Parts: sequence; structure tokens; C-alpha cells
Amino acid sequence: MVVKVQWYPGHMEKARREMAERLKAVDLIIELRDARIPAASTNPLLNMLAGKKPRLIILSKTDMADPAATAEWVAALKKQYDSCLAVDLMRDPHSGRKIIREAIRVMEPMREKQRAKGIRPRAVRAMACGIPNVGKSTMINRIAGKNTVKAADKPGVTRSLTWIHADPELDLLDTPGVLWPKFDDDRTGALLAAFGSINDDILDIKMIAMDAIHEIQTLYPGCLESIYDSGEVNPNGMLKAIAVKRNLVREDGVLDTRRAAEMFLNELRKGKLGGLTLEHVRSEEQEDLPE
Ligand SMILES: Nc1nc2c(ncn2[C@@H]2O[C@H](COP(=O)(O)OP(=O)(O)O)[C@@H](O)[C@H]2O)c(=O)[nH]1
Ligand SMILES: [Mg+2]
Repeated sequence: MVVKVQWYPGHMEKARREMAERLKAVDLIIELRDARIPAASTNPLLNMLAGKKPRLIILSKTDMADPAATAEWVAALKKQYDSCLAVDLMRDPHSGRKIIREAIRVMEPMREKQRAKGIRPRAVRAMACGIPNVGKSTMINRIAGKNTVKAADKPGVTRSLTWIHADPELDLLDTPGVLWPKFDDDRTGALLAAFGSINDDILDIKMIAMDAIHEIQTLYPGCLESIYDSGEVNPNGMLKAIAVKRNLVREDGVLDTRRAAEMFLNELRKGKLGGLTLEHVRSEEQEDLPE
């Protein structure tokens, strides 16, 4: 299939080392994932690097996901990690505050232990991390509202790290930890490509579009058919139907399926096709079953 992206071992090793180093400075990991692909948008290596460090999962872009699927994912991820919150970082002005509050709540048991030992708990130190395009910068901007102050040095912590005093009880690293997406199975790669976490330049746009069409037709039968006025069940046929519907014809009179693919992916990425979640909890659980 489609997405064959090579990561050079040198790059990976450097990124891994940097991430491991930065993790030492924090008490809590805030891992962002795209609510439309909550399994594909994680990085399995984080599990190894994070060790037992508490983790709060943020599902971003809920405004473009399927609300019922999001509710299922939040419940499932809450069982698997310390907590999970689904947010619309674009339109919900309170999303930053909600994340701060949940982060402090997650760390309360640790802080309670410190109090029991007679230590006055210091502010929780947190780091946002995630693969490209999941909303890390948007979240940091939301949290770093105009009332937050930046401070460059913290005792016991590498000097080069800059922190945002998001709350008297929470400091957040101002630079997010970027993880590379996981490409080692075709479906994950196809989903990441469909939602734009992999650079389009290196990919076959028509293949990505057809993969996404196939997924949507399987999970949301009738959805594309009604948007593009076509009963096509074959992804290639659907691309042609999109070209017809959007009037995309090349100069030689042939339907421009390449532009149809671009337009379709653009509509999908912007949530114009409705709230769609292309991975459901059950399929992930099945993947996790021992062989
Ligand atoms: N609709 C919507 N768009 C979002 C949300 N969060 C982030 N975005 C958009 O997703 C894109 C990637 O966000 P960015 O913060 O740059 O991701 P990063 O690469 O993880 O730092 C940007 O165009 C954001 O405006 C969200 O909750 N809803
Ligand atoms: Mg960013």
C-alpha cells in the first residue's frame, strides 16, 4: 500500500535522546492525540520513554470527531492512563483552563504524599507532547493566556528549558516534545496521511484519498454517498464522482481525479464532511489481544 515513509535511524535516535532528557524535568506528561484517530496518533515509543510517569491524554479536535466515538475513547483511555480529556482547542475558550485543572487533579495523590511527609508540594511540572499536527502549539497558546509569566530558570532543571507559569500549581514547558508518527503498519500510515500528520509532498495523494474513502465507507456507510451524490462503493469510482460533483475536469476533458483527491482530503481535514472518527475503540482492543 501507500505510505512508505523512511525515518533515518540517526534522526530517530537524536529525537529519542532529546525526549528522554526533557522527560527527566517533568512530573507529568500531557500527551495530545487527534480525536479522529486516537490510536494512530500516538507514538508507541512514548510508553517506553515515559516509564511510570503519570500521563494525561488530551484528545484534540473533538469538534471534527464523532461525539459518540469520542465518549467511548475517553472512557477507554481513562482506564489505560491517569486521565483523559477531550477538547476543542479552537473554539472552547475554557479548554486551557480545563486542561490545567485536570493536570493538577491527576497529580494530587503525589502532592498529598509530599504533604504527608511534611514537604510543601511545589508546582507540578508538565510537558506537552505528541506527533505533528495534533494541536500541541494551539494548546500551549491556550494555556499561556495573557496572565501567564514565563520564567527561564528553575532549580534542579536544565537551564535551557523555558517554563510557562500556567497556574500557581502548574508549570508547563513552553516547547512541546515532538514525537515521530508510527508508520510500521499500513493502516496507521494511511490514517495519519489522511489527516495531514505526514507531509503531503512525499505521498501519493490519490492513494491516500482512496484509503480514506474506503475507511469512511466502511465506518460511516452512506456518508460520502449523500455528500457527493453518488452510490459509488468503489473508492476510485468515488473519486470520479467527487470530480463530477465538484466540476473538476482537465483541459483534455478527462475528470481530474487528482484535484478531486486534494479537494476531498482538504474537506476531510477541515471537518467539512461531518464529525468522523476513523478508529473505534473495539478495533484497538482487538489489536492489543495477544496472538
Ligand atoms: N478544529 C480544530 N482545529 C484544531 C484544534 N487543535 C488544533 N487545531 C488546528 O490543527 C492544526 C495543527 O495545530 P498545531 O497546534 O500547530 O499542532 P502541533 O503540530 O501539534 O503543534 C492547526 O491548524 C490548528 O489550528 C481543535 O481542537 N479543533
Ligand atoms: Mg507545533
